[in-house]
Amino acid sequence: MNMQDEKIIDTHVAVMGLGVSGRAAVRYLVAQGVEVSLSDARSVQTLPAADLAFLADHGVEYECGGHTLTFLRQADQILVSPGIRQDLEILEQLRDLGIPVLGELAMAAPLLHNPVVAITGTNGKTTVTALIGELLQRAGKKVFVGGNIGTSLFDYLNDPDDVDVLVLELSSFQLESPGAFKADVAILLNVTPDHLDRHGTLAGYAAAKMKIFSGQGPKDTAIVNGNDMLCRELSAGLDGGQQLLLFGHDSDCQAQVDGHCIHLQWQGKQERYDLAGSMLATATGGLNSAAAILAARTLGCPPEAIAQGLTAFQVAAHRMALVGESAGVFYYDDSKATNTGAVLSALENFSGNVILIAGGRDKGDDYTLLRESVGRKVRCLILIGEAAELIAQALAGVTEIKKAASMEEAVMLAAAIAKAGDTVLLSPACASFDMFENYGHRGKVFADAVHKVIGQSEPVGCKAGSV
Ligand code: UMA
Repeated sequence: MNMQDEKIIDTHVAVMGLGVSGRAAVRYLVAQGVEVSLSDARSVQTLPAADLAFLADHGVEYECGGHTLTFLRQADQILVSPGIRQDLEILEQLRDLGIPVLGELAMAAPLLHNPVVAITGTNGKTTVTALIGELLQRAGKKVFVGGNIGTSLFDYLNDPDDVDVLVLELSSFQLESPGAFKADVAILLNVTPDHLDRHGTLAGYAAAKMKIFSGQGPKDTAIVNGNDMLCRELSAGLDGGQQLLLFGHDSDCQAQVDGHCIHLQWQGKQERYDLAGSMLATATGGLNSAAAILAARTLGCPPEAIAQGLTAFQVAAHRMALVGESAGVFYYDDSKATNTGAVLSALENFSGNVILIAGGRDKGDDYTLLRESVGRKVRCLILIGEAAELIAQALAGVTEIKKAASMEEAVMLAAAIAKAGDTVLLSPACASFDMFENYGHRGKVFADAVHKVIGQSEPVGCKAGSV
């Protein structure tokens, strides 16, 4: 497969951003013989030496420390990394010059020749993506699992031959400009406020999410959360003639969640999947499993393989992971919860007596959405990071609020307050970048602080929050 032969791209592409996505794109385009240049906002000193060596070895010209029109206008096409805003002034200037500006999905779309399962939603999409990958593999399929989960689509294009199905986690950033992308099976898990600093409004964010269904037709399938009223409402407007399957608690859902069981209506028959004893046996785990089962059955996976995959599935780190226990106090790392929807979902797992550590870099979320749930379940709220004051104002009066200057101080405070039967939960509702490298780093600092405070050198294990 060759992009130039297929006339998908022009002869000179400027890639903006040299992160996970940009790095894979540069390598792919270079391998295809395309002239590539690279522009990154970071200073040259902060770009990895291996990347700089690759650029030099392959004659890739680059500019660092910012994006300039002089440099970028030399290209015939611009490829923008997902984290870069599409409304940057420089991108407007390039469009005005008639130079096409594409995201990675739009550029890669015409080259995706395998069936595609695409997953989006505010929360749970990484888990559902990994779970569908596991179920398909159990059924003997060769699967590429990638996208926002951490492996660029261009990595697939670098080695596409040994793949039967693509399972792609797609963020609202990636979906903003889908181009000719079309998923055979597209899943919308939920929509609650997130990334409003980029999309402006919930409607703008939801509109980006709905592009997961772009280009779908009567042979394709849309899988939608029937519990989420906004998702239901939005999916009622789907006009591609695609099959619509719902998951949730209501009786009209093809995959109906009842406690730890999923009842599936499939081709006139009933199937039952029991999650008891697995890491998916939680409130959110049930919904995630129901969505994954619908996708796996749509792609022809037999029930036995699905049941095995559900039992064996390991939930990834920093999603309601139990990291410590001392004197009847349980410590959970839910650092991946970077928006209010994820925090509400985490609190659903507890009946009360939670000491919640939250805060970080604000993404424009409306923290008042947490008032009711925090009021009912959180005994004390400990705030860290740039958004501490914003959250304190939004949640004033619903519970006791304290502030801490570091994660270590927050954990010490929490441990001092906690009594047997309490839960200390890190579920921040914010991005991590004000104090940490990423959410994984934040979770690790939390776990390290917990182990220090409770005098336990090793984590108690990593398991889902089935409490
Ligand atoms: N950069 C610029 N100009 C800018 C801004 C950034 O040049 O104006 C440069 C940075 O200096 C850096 C590079 O762009 O060198 C980073 O690009 P990026 O932010 O697109 O990040 P990548 O490392 O390429 O990772 C991206 C996704 N990141 C984002 O969408 C922010 C990863 O999702 C994804 O795993 C990866 O592509 C592969 O597809 C991460 C994420 O945080 C996990 N996603 C958000 C989320 O889940 O909430 C959407």
